[in-house]
Amino acid sequence: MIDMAKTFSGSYAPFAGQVLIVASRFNQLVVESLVAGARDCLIRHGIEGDDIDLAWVPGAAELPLAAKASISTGRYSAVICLGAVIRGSTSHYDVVVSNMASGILTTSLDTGTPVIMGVLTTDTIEQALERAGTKAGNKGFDAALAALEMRSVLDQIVKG
Ligand code: INI
Repeated sequence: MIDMAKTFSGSYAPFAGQVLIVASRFNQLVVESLVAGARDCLIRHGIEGDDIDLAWVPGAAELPLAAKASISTGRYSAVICLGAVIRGSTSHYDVVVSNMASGILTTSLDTGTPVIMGVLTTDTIEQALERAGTKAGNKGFDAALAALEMRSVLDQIVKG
């Protein structure tokens, strides 16, 4: 073990307050599986179903605004953004991905609240399906784990 004055390390323990899943309807078939994976993860780790809200937005580009508006209510301890941007079906893939990713990052930094990017960015629908509960795990589940860990480590750091 490395010797430090203090070490903060997040757990997956349930946190106080509510969590919002913001999901994009574009490629909804895939995104619904991500939502189910995220909810499953939160419930398995002790978050009450009544504390998990869900908001649908049109596409991945709209995720940051919904995340920011939800945090400004003061109700949410963490926000999980879920979506699927698939290169095969869009010519402006790079623009959508870069706006979405920088918007989520900025929202997280501006608000001091964990805003987790659980958005698949793939070349094909097959690759997206593989990461949404088939061959290659479920990115929604992974995003919810990251939300639990970040809320926990931020709470520890703030407490000192
Ligand atoms: N939005 C997605 O979430 N996934 C996509 O694959 C996608 N494609 O293919 O274009 C997509 N576009 C819509 C975009 O997110 C916005 O909703 C739209 O540009 C309106 O602002």
